Amino acid sequence: MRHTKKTLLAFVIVLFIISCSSWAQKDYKLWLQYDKITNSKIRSEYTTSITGIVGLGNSETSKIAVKELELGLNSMLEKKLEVKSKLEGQNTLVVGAQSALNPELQKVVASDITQINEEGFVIKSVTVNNAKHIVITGKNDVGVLYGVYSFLRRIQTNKSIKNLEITESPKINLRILNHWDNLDRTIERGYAGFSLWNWQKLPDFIDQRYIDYARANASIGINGTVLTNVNANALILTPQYLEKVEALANVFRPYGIKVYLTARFSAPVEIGGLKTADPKDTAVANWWKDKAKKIYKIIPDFGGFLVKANSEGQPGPQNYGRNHVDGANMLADAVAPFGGVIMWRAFVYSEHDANDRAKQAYAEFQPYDGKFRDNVIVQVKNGAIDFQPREPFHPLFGAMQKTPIMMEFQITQEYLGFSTHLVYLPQLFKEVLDSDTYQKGKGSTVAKVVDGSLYNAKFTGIAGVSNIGNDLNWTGHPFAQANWYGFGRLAWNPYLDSETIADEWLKCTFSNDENFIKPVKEMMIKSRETVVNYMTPLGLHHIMDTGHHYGPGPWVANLSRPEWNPVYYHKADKNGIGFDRSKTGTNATSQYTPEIEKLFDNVATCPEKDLLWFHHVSWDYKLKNGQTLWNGLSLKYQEGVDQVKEMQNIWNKTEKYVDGERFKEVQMLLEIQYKEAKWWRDACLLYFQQYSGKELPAGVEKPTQTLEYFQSLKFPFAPGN
Ligand code: BDP
Repeated sequence: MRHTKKTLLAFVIVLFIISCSSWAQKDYKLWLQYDKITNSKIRSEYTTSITGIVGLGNSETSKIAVKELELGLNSMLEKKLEVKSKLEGQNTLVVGAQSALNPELQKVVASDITQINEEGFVIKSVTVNNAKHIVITGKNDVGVLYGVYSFLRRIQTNKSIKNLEITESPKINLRILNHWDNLDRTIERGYAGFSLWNWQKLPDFIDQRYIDYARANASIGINGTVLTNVNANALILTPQYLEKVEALANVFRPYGIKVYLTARFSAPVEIGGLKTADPKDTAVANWWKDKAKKIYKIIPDFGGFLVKANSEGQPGPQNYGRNHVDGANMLADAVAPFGGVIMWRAFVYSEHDANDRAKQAYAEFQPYDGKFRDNVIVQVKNGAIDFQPREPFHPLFGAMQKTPIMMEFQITQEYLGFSTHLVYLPQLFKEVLDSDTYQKGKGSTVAKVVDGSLYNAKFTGIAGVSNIGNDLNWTGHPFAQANWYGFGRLAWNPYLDSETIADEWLKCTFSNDENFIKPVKEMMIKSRETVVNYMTPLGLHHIMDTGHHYGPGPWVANLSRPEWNPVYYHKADKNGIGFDRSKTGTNATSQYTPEIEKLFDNVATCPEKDLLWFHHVSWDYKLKNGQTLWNGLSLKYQEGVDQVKEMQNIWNKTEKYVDGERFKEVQMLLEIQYKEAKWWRDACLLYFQQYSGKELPAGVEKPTQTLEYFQSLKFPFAPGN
């Protein structure tokens, strides 16, 4: 009896361990779950159309492509497919670069190949010698790899694979993650654990995670990674660290991913023993040239440098009386012989400039148009302040016709609830990309600036500040994986719509069941407006608590630099609230084209979502829905809270479609989000109420605490700071 009890107990423990580990794997596997296809009709289409794999090509990249197909198909079709290295039989999946295909196949795909670029792919149903096959090809192996992931995604999302005729190319050249990772493995604005890069164990220890990271990125087309924080440490450029960087570059290379580093402008002084870092000093320029040469010797495909200069205390050319062009061009000359690029950030605002912070980057950079070297690209944040839940598009987009401009989005949720709030960011990204700059008349969208089509840019780029850390699930919140995924998909094609991306991601990550997809997709789509509503409705911005930016802090007024204080941004007083950036104020609106300027400048035409960004309006101002501003603002905060409640209701009904672990995780996180949404509503409304002097309108719940209580909250150990 005792014996059976023990056996039973052991059995239960083993079962528990097995199920735990499979759950844990689920979280870790991101959108590459490769779950079994349950729809029998579609499954039989797949099994009849694919009876084997023909892998052509010998590079590491081609081997990865074939291995991925095997892994994905064997798991989704529950069938072991044979892999051959020569075309024979029928209904095979032929995988290889154009040059590796046999002459007949080359002929069949010849015209398709002319339609793609170096990283593009062709997926085509063909008939050769009376046998049907599906060919995945491209000009290069990396294109084939992208094609493989695209094909697998079709299967993951249960799309038909009959009569395929697909040609696709990425629309942007540099599709890059920016890791704000420090050498001690802390991550600036990181909310998913520590840095993946284990500098201490590198170069000899290659963590499996590096490979899994590269694979995940390749699957969505990301082709570059800046390993280090923009607030840079010069040590990364020393031989000791460079050999570690080399090791990572070697891991990433077969996945089509180049490494980049941040260059600390004062490095020649800090690690080079020079007296100056003046970009016009020959010794300094030579030091960088020599450094570049050494880097390229060990990493021949090194991408280049990302630079934050003369911004928030970082050193730069201005320390030596030079300007951004001098600095960027000097570095550009150092990497140019090796094909490297310089991504020079335009995130600047000066403590000595009393001008509206929102105007400074444009004022400083726009006059430099046409003055940068060919291998410099100016990296501009999506909005003129700083990754807020909502910002109008940055006026620099489209304003520099002769200078490549790249987009910088923030995937990590510094100002959007860290990794505890479910916010689907492709909604935000798309709002910016779809904005019309009117720089070349109607239809001159930010996307056209970013993909280079507006001015025929020499090269193009898009960066996302990574939300990845060493948490088991990579991003802290299971739904934050969608933001990494969505960034990659939009970097590949900025014209994709965010709903399609959500649909793909949900199917690849959770389930193809429409009863799950429909409500959850809707929840994702709405989640961005929801966070705006409970944090910064109607154009409010930067009213987060100070330093760590966790939670509300509209009252903060004691920081040394005026533009670091929330009161600078909302300007609430007894007359009203909002930042007057119109002609009667700082005239920031004048940095846009006349069409947009007119729209924003006039309080009557300014979109209400941006109202308080551009205007200071009275508490009694009438909103379009007839409400006074005070009532409307209060109701927006309440709406945000109600929307989180609705998200909870939706999620609570999904239990049968989702594994237990992720179901529970999201449920707990939504509970935190609900609590924090109420915190935002109550703290902001109590604070602003001191100025409006008005009662909360009907429909807004009573605050849960006093203003003093909210003001007393301190978070000395908030992550990411
Ligand atoms: C701000 C962050 C800060 C970054 C800075 C930047 O608060 O940590 O260093 O942007 O982008 O959003 O340089």
